[in-house]
Amino acid sequence: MARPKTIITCAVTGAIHTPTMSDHLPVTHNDIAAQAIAAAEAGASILHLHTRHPADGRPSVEPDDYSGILSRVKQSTDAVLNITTGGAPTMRIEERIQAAIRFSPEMCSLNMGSMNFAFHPLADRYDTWKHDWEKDYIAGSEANIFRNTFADIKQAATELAPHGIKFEHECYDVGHLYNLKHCMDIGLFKAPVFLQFVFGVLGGIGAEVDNLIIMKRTADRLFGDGYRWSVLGAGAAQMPLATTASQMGGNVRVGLEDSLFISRGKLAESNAQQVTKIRRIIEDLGHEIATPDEAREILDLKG
Ligand code: KMH
Ligand code: ZN
Repeated sequence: MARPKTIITCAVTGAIHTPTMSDHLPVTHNDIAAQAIAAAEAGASILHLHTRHPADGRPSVEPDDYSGILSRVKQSTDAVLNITTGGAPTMRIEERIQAAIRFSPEMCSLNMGSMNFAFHPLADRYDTWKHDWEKDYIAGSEANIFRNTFADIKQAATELAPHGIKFEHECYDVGHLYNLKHCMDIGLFKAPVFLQFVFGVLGGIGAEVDNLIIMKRTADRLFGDGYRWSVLGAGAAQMPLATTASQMGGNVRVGLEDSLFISRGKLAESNAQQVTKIRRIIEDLGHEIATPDEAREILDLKG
């Protein structure tokens, strides 16, 4: 049987990294759109999009802060658009699903459990990390719970159901796979589901290959052949885990939402640079990447 092609998702800006951390993080609507388009041209077939307040680059989930970005990206690429419903850990589910309701994209993310959520240990892995984490981020992230209760998940699933959107189910730990299985059992989601295994967020499962094996085996047991999967490694784990996942038959997610770096101690100059790097690795190792239309078919999107 021919090996399925590898889908590259690019998560362009997110809500975690701040403009002080890298000059290359896109925070204006113009830059988010331009970097998304360049990432698609480099080989990303799915664009996972957050937006930000035009005034200062703070995370936003306002539909009006998406519209210019979405129309520009749609004009210039045929990439699959995937809008976050995670938003930022401080936001309520009602706000977080508004943009998906308004724009009815082919995909959106859906986070599969409540958790502590912090990125800061990743700083230890980079010798040249100079930012003031206490000021920028740690204090805030340690105080917050990323709330995704069963009631929140049910609300998102129910309100978005009429749109036929395929979810990128963000699973940060083994328990989140069981949460998803439960939600499927009560009829909230139908197979085939698309799982994003997330590694290396403090509060979730660590970024070790053993853990990837455990997530994959658990998903096999719970979902049989009724799922597709992808891997996201936060920070330093991004490229190593994406490489491993692609060799195991999985799909990959890169982008500045998940890591600001291109290699040890070196900031990525763009999202496209990360896409180009993982694409080169995947192709050098003998696999093919999926076009947007192939991704639509593999993931059974509404198109
Ligand atoms: N920030 C990532 C670790 C979402 O947007 O729904 C997970 C994420 C969440 O992309
Ligand atoms: Zn996201």
